Amino acid sequence: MKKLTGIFSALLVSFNEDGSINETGLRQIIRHNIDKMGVDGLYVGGSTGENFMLSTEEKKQIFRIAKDEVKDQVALIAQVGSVNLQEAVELGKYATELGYDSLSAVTPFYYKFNFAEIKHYYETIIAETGNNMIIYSIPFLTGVNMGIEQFGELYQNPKVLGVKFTAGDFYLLERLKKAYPNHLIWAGFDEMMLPAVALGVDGAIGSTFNINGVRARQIFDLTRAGKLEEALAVQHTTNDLIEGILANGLYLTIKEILKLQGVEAGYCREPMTAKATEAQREKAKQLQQKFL
Ligand code: NGF
Repeated sequence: MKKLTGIFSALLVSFNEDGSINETGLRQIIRHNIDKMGVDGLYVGGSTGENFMLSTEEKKQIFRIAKDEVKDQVALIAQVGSVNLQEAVELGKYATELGYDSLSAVTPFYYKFNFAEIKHYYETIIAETGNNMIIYSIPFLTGVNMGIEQFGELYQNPKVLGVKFTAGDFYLLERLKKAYPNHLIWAGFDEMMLPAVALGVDGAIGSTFNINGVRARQIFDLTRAGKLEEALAVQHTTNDLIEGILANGLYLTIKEILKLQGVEAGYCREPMTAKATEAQREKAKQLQQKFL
């Protein structure tokens, strides 16, 4: 298994105007991440990959293309979580056979599952695939808020490596790291990377690393080295960029910026707005010129 710590891009997927996957564009995004951003790995099939709007076959296609393009150059994590447990297992088996270094699964969402049901979900995916598991906790989208004891229960399974923590609850983050120092935490909010690294996270997984991966690594390394003023300066610039991206449409804007850099990043997947307006393209151009 490859090292799973450090800077991981949450991989964007290029779509054609009709919504189908643009394989050439997807491969270019992957190459850009490895060759230009210098990431340690890719998180495939996450929110950034517009995953929850795709069919099972499309998700498999993306896992297959990513593995084929990456080979063994960087680590690969497959997000296989789904509110359909059978689909999660099927995807987990598929990614495991392809050689993904770890699986990750979002907490089951939409229905108000109790903790016993959530635990059963993770135990089932692990038992059926035999692969490692990273819990994907993103309460602001799923509504699932787990506490320290619940993480502890999930961590009793030796295959659970840790959590991708997309939340601003730094008290919980600190408590988790103190209580379970051998379990890994990946920071999920790029705009809050510095405080997360200061509290001891082992890595970060982010959408904006597709274009801002070099600064993300600077924040990570400088904070770990205790150079907080320098790290904060980079975080400020990063957040000026992220603020502009969020105001203009998250994935659409990152894709428009990638296009300006010669990467065929394509369209988004409906029901998200698939195509940038002229005004959004112009804003992306300004962000590119100012920050990248
Ligand atoms: O895009 C989202 C959720 N969050 C990502 C990241 O946590 C998602 C984050 O980078 C991810 O890793 C995945 O693809 O599953 C934000 O986009 C960024 O911090 C800007 O807020 O909406």
